[in-house]
Amino acid sequence: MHLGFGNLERFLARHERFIISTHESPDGDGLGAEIGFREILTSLGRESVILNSDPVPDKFLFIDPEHEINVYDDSITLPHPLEEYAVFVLDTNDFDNIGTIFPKLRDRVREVFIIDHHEGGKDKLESNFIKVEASSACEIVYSLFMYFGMTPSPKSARAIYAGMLFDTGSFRYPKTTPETFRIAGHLVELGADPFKSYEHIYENNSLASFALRAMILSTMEVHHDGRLIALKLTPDMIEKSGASFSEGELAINLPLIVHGVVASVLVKQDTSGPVKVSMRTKGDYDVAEIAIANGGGGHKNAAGYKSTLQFGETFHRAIGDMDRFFKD
Ligand SMILES: [Mn+2]
Repeated sequence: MHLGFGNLERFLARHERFIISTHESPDGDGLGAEIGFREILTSLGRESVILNSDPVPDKFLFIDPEHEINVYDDSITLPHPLEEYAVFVLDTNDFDNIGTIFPKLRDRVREVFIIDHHEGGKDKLESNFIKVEASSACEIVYSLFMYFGMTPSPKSARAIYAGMLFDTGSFRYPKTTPETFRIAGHLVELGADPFKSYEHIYENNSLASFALRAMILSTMEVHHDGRLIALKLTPDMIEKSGASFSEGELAINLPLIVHGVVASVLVKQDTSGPVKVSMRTKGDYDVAEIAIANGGGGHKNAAGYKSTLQFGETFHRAIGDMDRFFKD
């Protein structure tokens, strides 16, 4: 049995009231895990409040039908007295990654417990619940339902399923295991709807974002005999289309649907702020290296960085940085 279960039991024995939070710019996994985990705490007779720094993106609103997720701004009062609350941090192993509420909570709450599946929390394994093999934080939350002998409600089944769907890229990323499918199957039995979940998350884009996508695709440059595609997202396109920058950023994944393409680059800039570079690859092409060398970070097949150069120069260099993969 994972040592996280015992760690969690001991943490629950030390505290009575809880704040549940997730990383800034929350995604389906962090949000789904919050809803599911809060149900566990409620079933255990514990008081808890979900408190995030950033709003729930529209496509994930269906995860929270009862509006349990609170978003911090200066108009809402923090749980009182804060000194009586302990914090659960879900889907990140870094407490200070929870965004603008972090400095409000840091020195006042009793203790923090992490439930997460990301790499890089080695020093926290002994006292939290960190399982890097898990497909998602939601998969860990599901295992907690089973541990406590509880059955997820339809609401929690939908939330946990949505998080797993999102974090596995629709059940295809490397951490998708037979266990992931067994859990997903159970969640569907309990009320999760595969078709509707997909529709909410992936078929819910604005018309403006579709126009923006067309603009981005029209910038396409093909390099290295069709193995690399490079795209641009400019502030001008955001203004013309009326879509948001984050909607445009999703275009980085599009080139990889083309047969033979193993790498994509998107050079992008919001209406304010720096020029940024995103890179995606398939197979044994490590773009994390490139990102780190440029002051950024990420994973082997998905990484990025902020540029200090102008847009055109950044685009030129970003393509040049990929040359190392195509020497033959
Ligand atoms: Mn996650």
